[in-house]
Amino acid sequence: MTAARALDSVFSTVLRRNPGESEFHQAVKEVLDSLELVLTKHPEYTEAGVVERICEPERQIIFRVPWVDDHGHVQLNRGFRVQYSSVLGPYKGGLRFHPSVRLDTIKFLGFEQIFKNALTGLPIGGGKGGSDFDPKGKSDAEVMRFCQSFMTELRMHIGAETDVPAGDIGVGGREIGYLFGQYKRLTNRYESGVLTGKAPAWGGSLARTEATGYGAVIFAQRMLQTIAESFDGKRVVVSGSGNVALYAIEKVRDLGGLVVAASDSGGYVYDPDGIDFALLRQIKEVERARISEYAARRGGRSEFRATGQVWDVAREPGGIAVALPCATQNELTDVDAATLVAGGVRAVAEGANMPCTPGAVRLFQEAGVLFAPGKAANAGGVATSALEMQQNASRDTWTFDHTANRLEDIMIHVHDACRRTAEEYGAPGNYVLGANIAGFTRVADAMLALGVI
Ligand code: NDP
Ligand code: 2IT
Repeated sequence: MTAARALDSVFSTVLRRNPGESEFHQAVKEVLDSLELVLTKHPEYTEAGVVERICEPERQIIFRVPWVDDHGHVQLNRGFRVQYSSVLGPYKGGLRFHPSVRLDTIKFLGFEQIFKNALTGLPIGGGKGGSDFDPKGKSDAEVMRFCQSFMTELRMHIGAETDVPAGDIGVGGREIGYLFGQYKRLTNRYESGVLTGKAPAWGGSLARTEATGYGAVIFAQRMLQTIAESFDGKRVVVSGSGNVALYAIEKVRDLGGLVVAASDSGGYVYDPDGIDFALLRQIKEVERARISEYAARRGGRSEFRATGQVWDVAREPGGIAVALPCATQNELTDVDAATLVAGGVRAVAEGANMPCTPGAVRLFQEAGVLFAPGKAANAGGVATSALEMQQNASRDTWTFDHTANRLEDIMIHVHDACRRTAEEYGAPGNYVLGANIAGFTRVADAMLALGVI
């Protein structure tokens, strides 16, 4: 069978086995589309059924999460953990709490996570979990009761050597604290390495909070260097204003760039004088308020816009040189990509997972825009989680600078591996191809070595 036919056959099976899961199909298709040359060069992968096996999660767990709200009413949510691949290490990946979460969402994220984690070069497998619980508008006590109920079930499936969850949308330091507390209570073990994203005061790693955003900007900077450019003086647009977006904004500022816009699900702010990082962080991370508050307090030339897309700022005088989508999947469409290209964009790095639609990615690539897929550009978060696991295992704590330097080295390694692999496979500058092939081959070789399991 030719490699192309083998891939078609695997994709048909994925569609048949997972009906209606469009985001999962999208993530799988993007990877399979990169693999034809690899399978032609390595028929042993097809003979061992590697691609078909990699598309099927090792284990999928779905559970009921009942909890009691502040009015004494019983509430019900659904919990998920998809343990996707453990050939390179314990399952590793975040938990997402958002009302839009379905099994489809968790499977697409878990699938991406396998290759992302492989790209870091660290010993971590791939997994993802979450719930359709919405932390927005809930009291701390409600979030705590939900997390305790969620962990009461999840704890049977996780462990420092088995599966190590962390944060994602809607799950930050507060949630990780409540989850860890309940795990500790139920197991009577202070097993620090069972969760990452913990606060540094009780087992967390310095620089983990900043890692995903910083890492995405380090990756983008390395891409810009390949065309002899840098962030210095460039106008940048970031979507979102959560964990990833905030620290991407800080890092761009530190590298001399001007972030002129950021968003949340209620709209976006345009601030031609540059987003005030400390103010935005205070409003979004500390007060958990809406981004409209930012313009109200910042004043000057900043404005809040409740309609349109954050990408529309590419139409403002001066255009946009770099775009960093850091909110959620499929938030940047082909229409938005056309707006950015017309506004002069040179580089796009995905801080979020799969934020650009396939049409948008195609348009960027055809226009010669440097494009970094999420599984490469946002790998700094999970990489620093693996550094947190190392610190926990050795009962050590590293300084911020030591950890941040290791993060930088890892991002440069990921960037260079993607670039080198793309060149090797005859597609110089194609970071999508490079990331998919470099991630896939590391996992595939381990699968061959471990036998049919
Ligand atoms: P947060 O919950 O901290 O922030 C999410 C941000 O995105 C918020 O500004 C939120 O707005 C916005 N957002 C979320 N969902 C939607 C939606 N459906 N429509 C519009 N806006 C939305 O999450 P993170 O910053 O941690 O995650 C952002 C992205 O980065 C996700 O794709 C995640 O998978 C990815 N990622 C995260 C990593 C991490 O370490 N945290 C690591 C690697 C990738 P609002 O507040 O209004 O909901
Ligand atoms: O998408 C991701 O890589 C994350 N949400 C971080 C996962 C982790 O285990 O730190």
